[in-house]
Amino acid sequence: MLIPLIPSAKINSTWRLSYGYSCCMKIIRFAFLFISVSGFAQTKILFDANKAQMCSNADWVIDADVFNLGLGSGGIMQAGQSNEANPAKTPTPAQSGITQSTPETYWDGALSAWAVDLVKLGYTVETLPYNKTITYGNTSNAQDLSNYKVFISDEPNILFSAAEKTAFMQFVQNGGGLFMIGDHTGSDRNFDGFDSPQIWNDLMNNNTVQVHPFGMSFDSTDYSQTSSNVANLPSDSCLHNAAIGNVTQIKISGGSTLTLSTSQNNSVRGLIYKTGASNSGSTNAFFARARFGTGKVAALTDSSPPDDGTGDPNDNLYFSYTGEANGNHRVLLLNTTIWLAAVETPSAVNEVNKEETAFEIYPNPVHAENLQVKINDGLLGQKLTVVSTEGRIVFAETINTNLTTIPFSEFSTGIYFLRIGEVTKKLVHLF
Ligand SMILES: [Ca+2]
Ligand SMILES: [Ca+2]
Ligand SMILES: [Ca+2]
Ligand SMILES: [Ca+2]
Repeated sequence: MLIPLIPSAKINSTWRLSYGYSCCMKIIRFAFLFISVSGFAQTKILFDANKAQMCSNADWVIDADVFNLGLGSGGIMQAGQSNEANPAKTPTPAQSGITQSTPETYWDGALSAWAVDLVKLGYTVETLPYNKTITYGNTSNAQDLSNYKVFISDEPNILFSAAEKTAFMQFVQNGGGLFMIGDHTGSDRNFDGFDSPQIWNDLMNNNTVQVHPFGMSFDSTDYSQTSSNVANLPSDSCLHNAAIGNVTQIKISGGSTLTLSTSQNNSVRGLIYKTGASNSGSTNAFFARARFGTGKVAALTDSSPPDDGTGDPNDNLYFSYTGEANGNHRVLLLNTTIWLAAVETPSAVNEVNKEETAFEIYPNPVHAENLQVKINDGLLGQKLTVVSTEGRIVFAETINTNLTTIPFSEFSTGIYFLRIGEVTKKLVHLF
């Protein structure tokens, strides 16, 4: 099953309403809060397995129970042809069984670690199987993109159809988050004449909504290196997340680069670059992000960083997710997914209001006592997580009452972050 043209190193990838406000303002603000928070309660993330992401030694899926796909004519995947992963829509065992100590091997896919971490953060994950259809606004399709907040496709190997490209563009334009992961030039795993850099470029260059929408294009390049050439953007959400961590490097194992154009899209920004390149320039980016319409897009030029090293037993996989680049890949992928999934508010005022009214914690600092978390009705049903500065999740629970007690006396002293939905608060634990 090894494909010789792919280098072996590679195959691896809270309420404090002032009485000064009018009643009317309170109602408006409350209504807004309710809308923004309730929309987040069912944040679903869809992982694409529709474009031969399991072909050859790729296994860029979150879970599979059946291994029977193989190459059909024209590079499409067909059941009964071989022993490649054939992921179902819903991963098994059920994600409701995932606790903070669940290992990534709960599911069988090279992207299971990423997916299990997302469930631990409160998201729902699903797969788009090989024989399903990408649509946007088609109510008869149970997996229509409008049901999801983020679509992740790690190294698609089959061109998207014209209708699918329109669907992606409308999805992003209307607030969706698209994570485009590519690979090095010449990585055509299913021998249909197209590799993932070409496939992503085809989406951006040839679609009915807008040509060059994101201000980025994949280059025909192939690099392997560890780079610490990270943009100096202290407030960037993909690089910095108080609960998850800061991105300081990446290991590219057979990956391409991106050329960026702010004249095409003035929101585009490279975040990690090839060693020696300008870390604010328009060339040689390994990772970039942009906004389009009310949505967001991120691009990574190598399929290796999400690889957790376990999945299809017939593949050669490499533990890169936390096994390489000092754990930075996990941080980058989680920060970016959180950013892509975040429901954004139309104004800074609303942003502040949402932070203040989402939930309250007391006392803070907390000593050897229980921490009380008072939660607005709009957050009921969501997951509350407490994360240490090292990224260790020390508490996670779906919250079904307005007051939750956390036994902080059991935890070591230090700084912690409480997250519910998209709001994170900092907490200090002292003796
Ligand atoms: Ca495979
Ligand atoms: Ca399974
Ligand atoms: Ca291909
Ligand atoms: Ca795995």
